[in-house]
Amino acid sequence: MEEMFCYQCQETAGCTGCTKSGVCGKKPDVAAMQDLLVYVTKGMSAVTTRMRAEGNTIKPHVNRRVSTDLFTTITNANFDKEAIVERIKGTLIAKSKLLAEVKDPSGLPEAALWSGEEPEFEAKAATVGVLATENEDIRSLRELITYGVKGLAAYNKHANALKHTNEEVDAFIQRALAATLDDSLSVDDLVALALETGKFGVDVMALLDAANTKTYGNPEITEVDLGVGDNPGILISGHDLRDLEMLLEQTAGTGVDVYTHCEMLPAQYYPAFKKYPHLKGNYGNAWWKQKEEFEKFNGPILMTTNCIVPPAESYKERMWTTGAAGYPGCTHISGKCGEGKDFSAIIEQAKGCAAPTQIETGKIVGGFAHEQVFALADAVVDAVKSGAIRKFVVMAGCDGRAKSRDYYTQFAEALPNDVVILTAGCAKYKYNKLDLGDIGGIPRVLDAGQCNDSYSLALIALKLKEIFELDDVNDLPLAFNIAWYEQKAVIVLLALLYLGVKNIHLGPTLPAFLSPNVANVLVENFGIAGIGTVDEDLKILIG
Ligand code: FSO
Ligand code: SF4
Repeated sequence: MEEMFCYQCQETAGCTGCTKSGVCGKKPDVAAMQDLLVYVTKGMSAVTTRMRAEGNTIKPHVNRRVSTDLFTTITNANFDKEAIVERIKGTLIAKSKLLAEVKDPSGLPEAALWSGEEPEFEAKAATVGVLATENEDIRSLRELITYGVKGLAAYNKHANALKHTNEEVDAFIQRALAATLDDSLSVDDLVALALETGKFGVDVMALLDAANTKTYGNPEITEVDLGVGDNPGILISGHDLRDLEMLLEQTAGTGVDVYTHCEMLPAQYYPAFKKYPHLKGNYGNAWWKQKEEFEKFNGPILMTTNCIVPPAESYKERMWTTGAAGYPGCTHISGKCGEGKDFSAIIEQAKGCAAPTQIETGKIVGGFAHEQVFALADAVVDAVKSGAIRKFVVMAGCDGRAKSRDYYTQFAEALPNDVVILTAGCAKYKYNKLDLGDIGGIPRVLDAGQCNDSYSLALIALKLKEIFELDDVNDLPLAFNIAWYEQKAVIVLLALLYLGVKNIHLGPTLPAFLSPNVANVLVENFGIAGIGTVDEDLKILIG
């Protein structure tokens, strides 16, 4: 009898599933509560979907609850069982109120009607996990949709925190979740829904892009310092720009500096964050190196989202969480999505800490989101026309601890000098500190930002297609060699498929949740492939 079953991320045990404990550090009791939280959130979504069909409007706090519930269950976002149990209870209460408003509850799935007290949660959780769906193709598609929708929900929550919402996105998230409970849907129905999830992936990334750029301006070319100063610092990680803004406001004039970590690095490309002189630089690398780097940082670390690595005791009391993130024993800063937060306790702790130990020096350059690249369009187009740039390769996505990911460093190093890398997400840390030079002043690594800023890369591709008067984005001198880790990468992938991008190479391994038949659908219709050796892939992708 398996104690848990989770195969939602790339690092799943044996490329099949984590059954005893998660490679990420998730324990069976937490996995069970996450399964139940997904189940009750799907149930509530079936209720709201019925209510919309009956002509009702769903209140914003209900929409926000659905997105936050899902974000809580994303890989390595929240390890705090108590916090997850509280979300289950809150969702059951919210759902029962909604259910009372449904005129015709006939045909609603069991998840929509189920309710229970905390002592019943464990037994219920054991019956509602991934393996509750027996048919492997239906299970595969249900999970593909669920994971894509988790990614959607994460981006939606970030947009919501900046007071940008889109009722169609919320309605879709809930309709798609409800559909994963519907036994009448066929494989074909679910394939169509997976592709529709990609459409809403584009929509939510557009929503978040608008939220970010309207609030903080358009990213611009920026040099970011990798060294450290003499003041104590707070390291902020994750993806939530609003949290960074509040932290910068509250640390101003306190003598405490702020450093970005991992996916927070691209915040430094936005004009609005440049006005804070105490935003010192970026510290460290991709999420999976945090154990040794957080140790050396010496000051508090604020995790605003995933990716959390279970902390060592030596720095656990310096690690804080907020939003959907959580870790038992680490203090959680409260404040609902869009509300103000009080970071004074973190700032007080920082004041008593030593300045960070320097682990790197130098600078890196980023900020190549859509408007900045459009501003350079003439130079880029000239370089393509003259042959100075032969090809672009999109190497967006995630980094991770698997040794096999060294492939991405080697691939970047082996690329001919006339190839430009377009990147977004933490995948960049595999090559953003290599000296790959430039082509006529255009850096050979163009970093658009966070994983959601893959949207910028799509806009850039569509702009090039327009400039070169092509009918098909696949006719551009553009290849895709994407690395994935968790569920936000799933929505980015589905969004690219929706935009018609073909022949994406996805690594370092294909998702365990794709059954052979579902994988075949992706191979046959979209030419999706895994990765091979660097030499083989250079021939295939660059020619
Ligand atoms: Fe990376 Fe983690 Fe941004 Fe993910 S830090 S792996 S795809 O959370 O979301 O790129
Ligand atoms: Fe395993 Fe990934 Fe699930 Fe963690 S999130 S339990 S590593 S499959």
